[in-house]
Amino acid sequence: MIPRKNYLQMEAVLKYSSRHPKPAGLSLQYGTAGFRTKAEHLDHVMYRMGLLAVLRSKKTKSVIGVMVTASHNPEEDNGVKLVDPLGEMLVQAWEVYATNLANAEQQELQTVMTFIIQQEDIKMDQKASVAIGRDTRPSSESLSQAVIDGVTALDSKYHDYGLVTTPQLHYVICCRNTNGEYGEPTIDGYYKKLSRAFNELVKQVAVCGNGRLYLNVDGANGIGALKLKEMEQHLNSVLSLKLYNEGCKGKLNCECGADYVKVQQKPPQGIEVKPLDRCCSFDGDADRIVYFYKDHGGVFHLLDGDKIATLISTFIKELLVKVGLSLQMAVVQTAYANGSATRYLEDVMKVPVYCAKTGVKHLHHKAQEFDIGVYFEANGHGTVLFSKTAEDQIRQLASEETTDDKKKAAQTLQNTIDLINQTVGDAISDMLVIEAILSLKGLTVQKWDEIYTDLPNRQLKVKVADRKVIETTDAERRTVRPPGLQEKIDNLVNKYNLSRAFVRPSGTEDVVRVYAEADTQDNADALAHEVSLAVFHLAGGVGDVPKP
Ligand code: G16
Repeated sequence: MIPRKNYLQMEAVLKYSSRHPKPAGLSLQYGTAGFRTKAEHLDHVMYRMGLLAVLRSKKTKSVIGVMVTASHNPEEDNGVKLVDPLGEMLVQAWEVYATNLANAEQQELQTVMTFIIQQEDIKMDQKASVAIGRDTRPSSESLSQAVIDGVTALDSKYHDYGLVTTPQLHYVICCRNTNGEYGEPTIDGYYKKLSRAFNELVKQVAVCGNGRLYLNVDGANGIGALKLKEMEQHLNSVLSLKLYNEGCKGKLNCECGADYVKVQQKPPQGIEVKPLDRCCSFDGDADRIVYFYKDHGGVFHLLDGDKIATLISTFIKELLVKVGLSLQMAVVQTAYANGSATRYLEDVMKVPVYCAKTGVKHLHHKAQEFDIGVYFEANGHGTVLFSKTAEDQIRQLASEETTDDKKKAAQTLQNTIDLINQTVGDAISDMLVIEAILSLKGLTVQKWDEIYTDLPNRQLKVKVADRKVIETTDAERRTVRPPGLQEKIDNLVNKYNLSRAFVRPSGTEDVVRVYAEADTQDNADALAHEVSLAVFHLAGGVGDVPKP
């Protein structure tokens, strides 16, 4: 027998739902990082994700996060990311519920909700709590109101954190669900935790007289710029930040931001780059970062997620040797990782490297298998995970009476752990980690870049009628459908030296992504173009045939 209260709740769900009607026939898929499409198609999705977050909260007896953002996508798009209890992405088993709920016609909503409740054996009288955040897109405020309506329809509590970066919301969720063990569960607590660790780390450098650190930051005209200004007040003036694309005039992610810089392989608009100036770019919700600089000849150099993973893992490995801990460390990458990065890590650094499918959720899970799992996508999305054992051992050593050098190294490791946002990739946290490492090691951006040389590479997008016709395997490095595509790619790759190419349907944009690398830039460009043509012809390309 279904309690009367549940009937009343369902009535409220349907009543509120009619204020957030689903465009008939619209079908969306939970993608690489939640739902993403044009903002005007998302009101009903947001409402329903409010409902789903409540169910997930009741199921896990924890606070669940809903972040309204389309991250690197153009300003007109929007999207939603759901955050699980420890700050991870929504567990994959629930993605199908999210898709079913988003696509249910109004008259099916009750059936879909009831199915989830029964399937997951959710006790509807269990209390629920949802934490909501949003980015700076013009559409985000009303869309987050739709999330609130979903939570309210199920008579549940919410906390609206307003404008926050995605990683800040992940942090707060983790803090709240660990009763503050991970940190103080406020945005101010986030600034305090990170700045304390950063100030401790660079204190040693300042003492050596190396002075201030100067960094140009491209804020992608987004939330990262706003939040970096708040963070800056907590830093002991060691780091001097010059902020560009801070959102006063430019459009979000338009010719700026981490994705633009990585894919276009050029500096963002609106930033003045002097030779050897260290610069970095955030993306639209500040969960990705890439670095770049120009050399004396004006040549642009990109330091992407692969270079960041190498820098951080080298630093940690050296410290582990100093403290004498033998912890198992691994690096997790995706198919986009530059061949030179993988070779350097495996052959020179002797660090095991694993390849996961695109999407933080995949890398994060793989990284959890190790004492220390460093994961970064080449696009600059990544972090480092420390197992409980690793953290305990490091903290123990840092507090012990031991030789000065060993204790100092353990304290450096401990502060590094505190500076890293282990819940998800975080542009602000990663930036501070990188700045601390560069200063501690006395490395210029150019020296960091010279650790290994990237193979020339190119990324392209191809428009097809239905990107789902492409199916991949082997961590997206090979296609199994449509027939003949992989054979064609293999033949093209064989024409070039040191070459590699793959294609995969994007989970955030309506395109097929093409990646190619080869011995020269001309060859990488030619290979990428030829592979795009193969996709266009064999996978139902639409619009103009890709041009070289
Ligand atoms: C999201 C995911 C990333 C992924 C990127 C591109 O980033 O969080 O893991 O690499 O999308 O995914 P796809 O190639 O499937 O479009 P963001 O920063 O946009 O949230």
